[in-house]
Amino acid sequence: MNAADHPLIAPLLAGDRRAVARAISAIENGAPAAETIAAAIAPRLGRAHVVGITGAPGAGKSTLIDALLGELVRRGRTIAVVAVDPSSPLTGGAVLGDRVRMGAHGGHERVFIRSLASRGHLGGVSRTTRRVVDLLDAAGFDTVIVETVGAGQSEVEIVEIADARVVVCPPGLGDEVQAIKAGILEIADLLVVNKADLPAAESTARDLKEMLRLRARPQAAVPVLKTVATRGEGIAALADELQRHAEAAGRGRRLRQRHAPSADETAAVDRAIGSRRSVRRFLPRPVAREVVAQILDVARHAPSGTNTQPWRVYALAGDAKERLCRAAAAAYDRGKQALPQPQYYPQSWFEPYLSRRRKLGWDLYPLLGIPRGDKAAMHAQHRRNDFFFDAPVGLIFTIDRRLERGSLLDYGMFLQNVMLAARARGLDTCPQASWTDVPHVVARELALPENETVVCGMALGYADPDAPEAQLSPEREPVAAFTTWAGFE
Ligand SMILES: Nc1nc2c(ncn2[C@@H]2O[C@H](COP(=O)(O)OP(=O)(O)OP(=O)(O)O)[C@@H](O)[C@H]2O)c(=O)[nH]1
Ligand SMILES: Cc1cc2nc3c(=O)[nH]c(=O)nc-3n(C[C@H](O)[C@H](O)[C@H](O)COP(=O)(O)O)c2cc1C
Ligand SMILES: [Mg+2]
Repeated sequence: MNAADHPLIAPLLAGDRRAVARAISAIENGAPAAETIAAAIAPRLGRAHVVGITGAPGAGKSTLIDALLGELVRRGRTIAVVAVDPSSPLTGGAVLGDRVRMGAHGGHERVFIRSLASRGHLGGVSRTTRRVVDLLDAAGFDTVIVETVGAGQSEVEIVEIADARVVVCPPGLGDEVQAIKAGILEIADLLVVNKADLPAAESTARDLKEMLRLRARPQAAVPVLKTVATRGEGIAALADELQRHAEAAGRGRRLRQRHAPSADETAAVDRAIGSRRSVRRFLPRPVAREVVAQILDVARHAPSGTNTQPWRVYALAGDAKERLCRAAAAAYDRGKQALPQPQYYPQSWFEPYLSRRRKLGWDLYPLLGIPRGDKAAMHAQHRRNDFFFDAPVGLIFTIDRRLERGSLLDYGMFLQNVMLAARARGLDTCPQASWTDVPHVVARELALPENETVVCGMALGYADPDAPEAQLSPEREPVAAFTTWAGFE
């Protein structure tokens, strides 16, 4: 069944309370429907403003939320509240429900309150919370408030759950203020000193401001508000501040955080791209079929115009590879038998491409000890293409010859994916247009269907680090040489 066709989805998206409640239960129980729901609502997220309210036990979070509910209802909003108590061993819907003292507005038609009895399900508290929040977002609530106890959830999880993170601090904690996890301050968008009717509130607010001043992220001004939740004081200011934050940070901030790559991930992708080079000498170490399969499995995520996916791969090792190599080398030795074949290169060269192409040869051949003009040695080197440079795996890529130029563009993205996925596994490659010189040999040896033609080949294996040509590092033009900029600050 298509995810969107699940009977809960339509009423859920329409904000039907019973559908919402049932969907939450499915998530809490880890029911299979939870996956279906998550998939169906994924495109509908990012409309609600999700406010995470965290802080020490007893700080007054629930009382504050109750007061805030009153204020937001007066402002015409629809609000859902999710209360999470991961630590309580008593946690059971009803018991926790009683604990949440938000009775005053719980019955209002524009308010929906739910306590999460989330213990031990796959993925843990934060995953359940995240999914329930997404659901309430998709169900059309303007504001979703999440109450979490500061301890027990990592800052990262709160960041992925809420768009605005409010940390509630009770006054008079003295040393305990210092004990607020530094990480909590790092992620806070708003600090609230609740119980401002108590004498120590003023000094606590001062301490917090000082801590904020000293921390690592001074550029983002974090307001420190004082509230008396029990009397509703400072609540309008809190609602204003949240509104300001929603406008400044934009909705769906939590979704962007979720997808934001870590520095490690960025470095890993950049490293795979930056370390790829054409390797022309490999170690005899074999590559398991499983690894090749993984590489192709990643590579198939390449985009293609109207999702045509024009690629077809022949993965060769052992005898199968040897047979093709010997046949290709024999054909090379007999001289080219050029058949009508899409041209990879132009018939005659011109600048600036001619110089770049020449330079590659001039740089490569000396490394291999081939003197300039030694045609025989150059041919011998070129012939190594036919043996995939002795790589343990040879890949031949073909395409339906009726496809047009655009499909070759798609194909290039697929090929690059193969090369990067190989890098990510410590493997190296050399893309090879040389195989288009012997399309008839490839067609015969691989029994290609009539409509298939060779795009290129690729050597795949573990690079020989001691190869003299490993020192080759073909230069690239700087960005400025090929980019025209316009409209930037
Ligand atoms: N004096 C004073 N007491 C308050 C204020 N806000 C809340 N309280 C009291 O503080 C106690 C704890 O309030 P809760 O709202 O349950 O605190 P909480 O942070 O939700 O607590 P947990 O969910 O157990 O972590 C209650 O007795 C409240 O009445 C306030 O502004 N001033
Ligand atoms: C589609 C394609 C075909 C290529 N064909 C060959 C080839 O047949 N033989 C070869 O030694 N190198 C071949 N190369 C490698 C290029 O020479 C190489 O990418 C270029 O010099 C830049 O060097 P680098 O890949 O090490 O960064 C090919 C590259 C591409 C993208
Ligand atoms: Mg509470």
